[in-house]
Amino acid sequence: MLKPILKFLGLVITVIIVGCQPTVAPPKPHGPLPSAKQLEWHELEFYAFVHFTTNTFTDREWGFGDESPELFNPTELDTRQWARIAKEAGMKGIILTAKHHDGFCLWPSKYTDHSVENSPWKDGKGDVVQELADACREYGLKLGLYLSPWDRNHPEYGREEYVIYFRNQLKELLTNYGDVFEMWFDGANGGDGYYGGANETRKINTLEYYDWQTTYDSIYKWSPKTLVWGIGPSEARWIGNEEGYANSTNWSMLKQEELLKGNVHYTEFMSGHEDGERWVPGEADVSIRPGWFYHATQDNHVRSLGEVVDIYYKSIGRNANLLLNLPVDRRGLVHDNDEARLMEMVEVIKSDFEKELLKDSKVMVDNIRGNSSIYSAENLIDGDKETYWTTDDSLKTASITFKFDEPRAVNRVLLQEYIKLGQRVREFNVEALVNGRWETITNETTIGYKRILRTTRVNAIALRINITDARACPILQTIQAFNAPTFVHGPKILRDKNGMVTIEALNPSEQLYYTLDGSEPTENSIPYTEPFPVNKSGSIKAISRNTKEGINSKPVHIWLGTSKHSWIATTTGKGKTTNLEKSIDDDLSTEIELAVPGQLVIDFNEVLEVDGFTYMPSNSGGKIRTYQLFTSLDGLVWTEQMKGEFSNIKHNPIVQEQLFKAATTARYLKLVAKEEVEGKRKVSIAEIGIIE
Ligand code: FUL
Repeated sequence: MLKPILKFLGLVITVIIVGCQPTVAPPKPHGPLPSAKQLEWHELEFYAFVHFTTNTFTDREWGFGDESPELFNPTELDTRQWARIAKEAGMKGIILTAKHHDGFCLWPSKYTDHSVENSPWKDGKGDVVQELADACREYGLKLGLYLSPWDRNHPEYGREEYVIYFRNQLKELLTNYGDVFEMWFDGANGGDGYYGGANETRKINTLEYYDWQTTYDSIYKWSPKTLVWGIGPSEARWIGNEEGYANSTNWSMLKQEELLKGNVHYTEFMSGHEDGERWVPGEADVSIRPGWFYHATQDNHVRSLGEVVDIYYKSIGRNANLLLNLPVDRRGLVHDNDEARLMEMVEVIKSDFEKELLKDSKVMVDNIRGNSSIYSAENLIDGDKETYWTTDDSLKTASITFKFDEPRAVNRVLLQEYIKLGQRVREFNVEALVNGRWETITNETTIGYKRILRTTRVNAIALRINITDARACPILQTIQAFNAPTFVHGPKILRDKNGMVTIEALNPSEQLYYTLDGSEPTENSIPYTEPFPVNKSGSIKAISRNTKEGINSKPVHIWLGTSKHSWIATTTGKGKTTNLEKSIDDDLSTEIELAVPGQLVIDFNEVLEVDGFTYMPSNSGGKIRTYQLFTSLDGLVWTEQMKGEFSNIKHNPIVQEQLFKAATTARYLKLVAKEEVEGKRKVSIAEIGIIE
């Protein structure tokens, strides 16, 4: 009886004390702040990109601008399928390439004939943008649009008339299809193109040509709710790579004034600027397969589960939104392999965050602002995004301790700052109390809207977050912890020039198993112990197994083409080029350099049936922009199979897979590197291969 009475009295006293407390003013905002629109945008976190245009039908990444609208003819286009997949994956919207660099419009723009209106699809009566807007509405998703400023089709590109055309198109897109949550302006601008038949190079100054301020003013007039991403004085920034990751230090601020004067290099986008004068948060864009557009040759190159899970943690887990591209195929549908991988990823993420552990803990802090319950530590675990814990203004450090009743296994910590008042935390660490001793489990830098830490699993009776440096008193909205199931990454399968196959586990303590007959590997398949030879073409499937916990990775499947063991590479080009076999050693970590213009000749030492070729540049070396490719049966008479450009190779240096118009028999292949992407004198070749 005594207990309830005491409890009641305690409550009364607390109410009186709190009631009598002078209201403690919240901290003053510090530095640049997000607008209401940006705050809403942060909360979207995850949405889909859809790349779709005539490129889908020409198998290219960048169209030249001379593609006929006749090419655009999806057989089963269904935007509801795209929306269903995005919704099931927990995404909040879809951004569609309404017009890519080739200038073809997926809506019947009244300012050009170069659109769906002149395609066979739906007899020219279709409108992909409208169909997607409808599907998004039906599935409760937001619609975003990509309108490429660069237009390789338009005759006036580079002149004032085109800027008027561009703005007219923007108006069409922003006023005819309902709300557009994000307008995407790609940074690739100016270069060679069709330009109405001129077939020339038109360079422009991106910062001046479009008169961005006027363009942005118009956008906000037509559609104030739209957030503009990309070039110009945008409200969100590119993350600086097309691999979908932010740096672990990631400020939402940017020195945009300097950027607009051309003084900021895009690699700085990965971290933003602590001293940036404007809130311009990062959005990480990446495709689920190597290319942005659909290519059937990439059906088996969808990013591995380990990769996409990593992308999630390195974008959303590092204070950036994630824009994941699901290219639509020639049917007009997201391919099964991409859907399956996305759903596997979502399953992993869901199970990682299934049970939150801190909400039942006892939370203690070394300081509460003005000792006021408004800013109490419980706000960190109350699930309410409007409440926060903060300290007195004089403090830039603080400790928060969560105590459990009994030890808990923990390997994920999620933190959120209350960004309405600015991004503040510069440095923090996490400690765990294990067997009576505090262990530091991670040292970190920024938090921002959201930060998720993957740590080794600890069995802790308490966790302590120490904020060791901040720009102003720290203000945190949420802290959570989880015990994610052990994730076993699939192994790496490699074959060297001599046909020896090596299978590598990411974690050396894991066991490896494989099959060569196409069947699904299990722990009963062939155990891998040492490299083995595979000289013919064929399929290898392998798994890693964490034997301690009895967990297998998803199988990794690779298709190996003809082994290159008897291939020979030579060059007739200028410049000293040694170790040419490094271009055909099936090892992407080795490379050769070739003077530009220059050529590499490969002798297969046998006549092969060849469907196409592949070129992989190195990450850091020069990259071939324009090329010619010849084949020959005798090394004397050469037939030109292809010529063109490796589009977007600068920012997305992936393997370039080029299919010939028709399969051919050849013993020799000659790649002529005509130009380097930035005009350098040398190009790198990490690997040349053939498609059979
Ligand atoms: C790049 C473009 O050039 C690519 O084609 C793609 O659209 C990607 C998202 O942005 O800069």
